[in-house]
Amino acid sequence: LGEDFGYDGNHGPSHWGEEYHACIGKHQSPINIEEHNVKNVSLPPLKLFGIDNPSLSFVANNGHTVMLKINESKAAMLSGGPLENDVYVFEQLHFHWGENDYEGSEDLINNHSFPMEMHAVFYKEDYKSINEALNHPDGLAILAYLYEVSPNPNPMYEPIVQVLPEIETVGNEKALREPLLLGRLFVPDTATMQDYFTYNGSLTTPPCLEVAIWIDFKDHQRLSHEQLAAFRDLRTQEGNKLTHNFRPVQPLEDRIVLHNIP
Ligand code: SG4
Ligand code: ZN
Repeated sequence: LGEDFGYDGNHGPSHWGEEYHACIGKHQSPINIEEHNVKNVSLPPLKLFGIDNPSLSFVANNGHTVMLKINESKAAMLSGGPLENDVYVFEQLHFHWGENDYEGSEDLINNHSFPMEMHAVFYKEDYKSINEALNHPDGLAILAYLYEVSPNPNPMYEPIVQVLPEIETVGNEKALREPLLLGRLFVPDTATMQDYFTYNGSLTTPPCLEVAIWIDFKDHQRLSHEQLAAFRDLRTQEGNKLTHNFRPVQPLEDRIVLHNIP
């Protein structure tokens, strides 16, 4: 997968297409979602399974983000909504952020950016592995969560935030001290879970493959300034601070963004 890329200068997003041709494709992510330009629909319920079982998990710094994985396979599954009866298996989740509290999200809503965005990546069970899923246009389903700044720390994220200082260096990984309930990081209640935008797009990093069904929840989660700031101390491969890791928005082209009305 893409390794030799960054967010600045010669390796920055405007150069990704030179080495990774899919990055100049017509169905790229992220996008700016204009609420006056979406198609309202009523899809079957989106369902998450297995997220209330505590699982051993670890976080890793891969130089581009901090990624959380669950030790056991098939810890959580996703189905319904735009995925219809297809089942998608949880692979990992990771974060995108900015150098201050006014930017950092990848998708924008009405041109508004948020200080952080979390992506929970699922691959289609039929394809057996994430690597095989990357060869198919319906290979991945990615849940996107946007964050706002709050005065108080969000206790659900403390287990992750607390170990960030131990994975500042690329390649480091660290087990979370307690078993994790994925459901605590995901949408807290099942009602707001049905209020989302969905569209077809790509990985937001090289190789930018156009293989993802994006599901962006309208509801926002909250993190304190201190929790956000802890992510900016992680280091890149070159040893610089990973102060920002969001790709700018890409043209919508001929795509239609759906808004599911709960
Ligand atoms: C991050 O760099 C993740 O670490 C990558 O995961 C991920 O690639 C990449 O972002 C793109 O994902 O949801 N932002 S995104 O479109 O999930 C994949 C790994 O390198 C394939 C495992
Ligand atoms: Zn991502």
